[in-house]
Amino acid sequence: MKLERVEARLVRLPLRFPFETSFGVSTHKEFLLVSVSAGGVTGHAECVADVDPYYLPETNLTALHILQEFLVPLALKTEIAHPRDYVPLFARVRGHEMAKAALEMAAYELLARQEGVPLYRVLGGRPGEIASGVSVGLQKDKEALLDKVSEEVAAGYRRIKIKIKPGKDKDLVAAIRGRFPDLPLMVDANSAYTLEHVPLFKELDVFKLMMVEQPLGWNDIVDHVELQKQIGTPVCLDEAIHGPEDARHALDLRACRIINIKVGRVGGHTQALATLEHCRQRGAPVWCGGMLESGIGRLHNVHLQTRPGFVLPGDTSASARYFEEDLIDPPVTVSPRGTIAVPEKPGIGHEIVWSRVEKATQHTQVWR
Ligand code: OSB
Ligand code: MG
Repeated sequence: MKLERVEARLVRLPLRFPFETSFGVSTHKEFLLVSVSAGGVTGHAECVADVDPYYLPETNLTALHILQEFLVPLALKTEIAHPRDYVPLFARVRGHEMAKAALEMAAYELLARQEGVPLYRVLGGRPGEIASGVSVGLQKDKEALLDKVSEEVAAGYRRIKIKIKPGKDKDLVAAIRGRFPDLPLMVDANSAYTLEHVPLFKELDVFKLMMVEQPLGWNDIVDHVELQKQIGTPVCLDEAIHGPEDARHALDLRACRIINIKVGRVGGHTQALATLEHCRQRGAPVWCGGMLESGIGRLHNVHLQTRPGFVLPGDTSASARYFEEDLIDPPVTVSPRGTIAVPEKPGIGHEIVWSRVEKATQHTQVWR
């Protein structure tokens, strides 16, 4: 495979509801849609960087810079046998996993289309369906949160995650537990706490949460070791895991018991699979995170999750939870049993609606 053309579009879609986390509020999903072409076939993926560096350091504009100046020139001049070859090719560029992932994931989708098979086949997955969970943002008050959680439980989702931050944590969890004693429930702090909050996390133990996700520093492993030592609830790392080596370090040091894999955060499908394989060998449960992706990135996540090893429901939910009109047709939907059907058509397996992409495009860049 040798790419002949790479396109990056900055796309902006309104979210149906503002999504609030401990690090901020989003009202729009703005991302780079990356398309790569070879031999008359084109593959697509989205970059999970955001407008701001509040989740992780990369932004849409840093990703565009790294693609334009470093990754795209390398990709355009190098013939590869398989998209996994982009990992060593891009290794000289430190970090910038989201920019690398976008190009590598688009190449995987291109490969699937070239071979006329669904993406899961080139990722070594299986047909069928995947279990679906939801991430519920911070709400106006406890009642609004209870309403939202009840709605998602009624929709059939297999597990509910709520966002927490200091001052909006224990009471919310207690309220949800009061109404749903057996609900598979977890919390995500997005790095809003420090070791001073160990007593609070000890108090959360009584609520039998599945896990607490990334409570401490965004790139920390060491302090999480101290926290995990002192609490019964499993710690799950999100932000701090940038590839298989971080997973190894975190599990060796016992900083966490569960790992959240986001393809974009670990540098692409190849690194996601390597991280998954490492965790599987260690017996550490893994699930697939989300970044409010449009249908294109959402479907990449669906296909990836067909690999054995994703033993817990992830954050991949229905398109309609976020978008009035997704960029794909049909949108991603969830069954009353809380599952998402794995597409069987080539590539991501749902049509991209280019008229909608066109309408949402702010800016386009093409390299040959
Ligand atoms: O921490 O998992 C996170 C969204 C944006 C940035 C970080 C996170 C999230 C989510 C949403 O929790 C998951 C989703 O529904 O895509
Ligand atoms: Mg998270």
